[in-house]
Amino acid sequence: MSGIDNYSRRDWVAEVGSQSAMPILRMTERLEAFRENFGANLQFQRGNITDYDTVANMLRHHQPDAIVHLAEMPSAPYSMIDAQHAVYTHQNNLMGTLNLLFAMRDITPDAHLLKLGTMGEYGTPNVDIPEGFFEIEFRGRKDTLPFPRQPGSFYHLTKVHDSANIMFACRMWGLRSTDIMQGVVFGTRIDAMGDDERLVTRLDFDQAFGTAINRFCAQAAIGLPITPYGKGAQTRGFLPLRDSIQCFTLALETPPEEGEYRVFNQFEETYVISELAEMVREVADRLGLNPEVRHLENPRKEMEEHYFNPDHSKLLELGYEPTHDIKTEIEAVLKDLIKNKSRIEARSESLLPDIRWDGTRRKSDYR
Ligand code: USQ
Repeated sequence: MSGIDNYSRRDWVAEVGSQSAMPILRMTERLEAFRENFGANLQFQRGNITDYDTVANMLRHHQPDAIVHLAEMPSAPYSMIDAQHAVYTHQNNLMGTLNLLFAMRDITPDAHLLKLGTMGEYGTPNVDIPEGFFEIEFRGRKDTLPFPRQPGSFYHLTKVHDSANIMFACRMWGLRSTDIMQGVVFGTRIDAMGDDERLVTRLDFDQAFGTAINRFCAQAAIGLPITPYGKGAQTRGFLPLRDSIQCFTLALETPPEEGEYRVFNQFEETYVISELAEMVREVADRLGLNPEVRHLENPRKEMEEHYFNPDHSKLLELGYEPTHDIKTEIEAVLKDLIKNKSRIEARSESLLPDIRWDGTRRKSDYR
């Protein structure tokens, strides 16, 4: 087992004026904790997969059966800052994936590529959303085709372009891949971590890298209002971090056939943003925090009230057991964040959004 990372996430988050709420140890200490807990050496190299030779050497050296690709810039707001950030997002995300596809073709053509995509590829169409493909009849003829993608940011667009590239590579070269359309992830813990604090993962709360529930918990933890954007009736698929890892494991245990490109929609349940804000408020109240919920002028251009009904049966058929108890999960996040309150307070400016989809930089007002 081996991993590669270039630590860019730390730089991106610092660039938007923030830091992880959870303190992260140096990689050497985390690898040591991994070895102690799991009895296995995880080999790690610092490297950038936008460099083809780095990717090729890695595959040649390790000859992997499976490759889990999480090495992309994941923030919609970051990609919308200006031309440089949009171009950087596309270069980083598309080049890394293309390098991997070519290196797989030439070095490990039988490996399974597990690629992190996003539910945001589909956007919010006014019809049900299938898992990747749908049957369509047009002018008397039928076919099974990719479901239309209507993403809401240049970041989400990179995932759409990746999907097209991966599907093409599977068709052309017989590669096998699972493209995971993952919903919004929240949470700080997975079961395998046990109580070993050295294994904790980062939790971002800033306007660009913090996702909705994590941000709401960070706001509640330091006594700031919880901020649904606009009407707050936006609906998205959400899943706790622990479910995300469970789903990756299931997908890896049942790889696709040669040449197969399969798509899994991965989320526990769909939730309305303002209902999640209320849930966080309720759990925070129980912990004696008493935060308010205050809607903010929406810095994004998105539908604030819409139909959203995506399928998500393929992972359930493989044995996915969802953590339905979202409030318990929120409580665990709040408790972790209360312990690290001073780290959030030190960067609280980064909570209020000013990256706007129209390109201007202005802090949103409360509504
Ligand atoms: N939102 C608020 N208040 C906030 C933060 C967000 O109302 O303080 C709203 C947004 O306007 C949006 C929704 O919550 O309607 C989700 O926003 P988000 O920032 O939690 O998630 P998003 O930008 O969609 O991106 C995140 C991850 C991304 C992943 C995606 C999955 O950053 O990497 O691909 O979730 S999905 O949303 O299903 O596309």
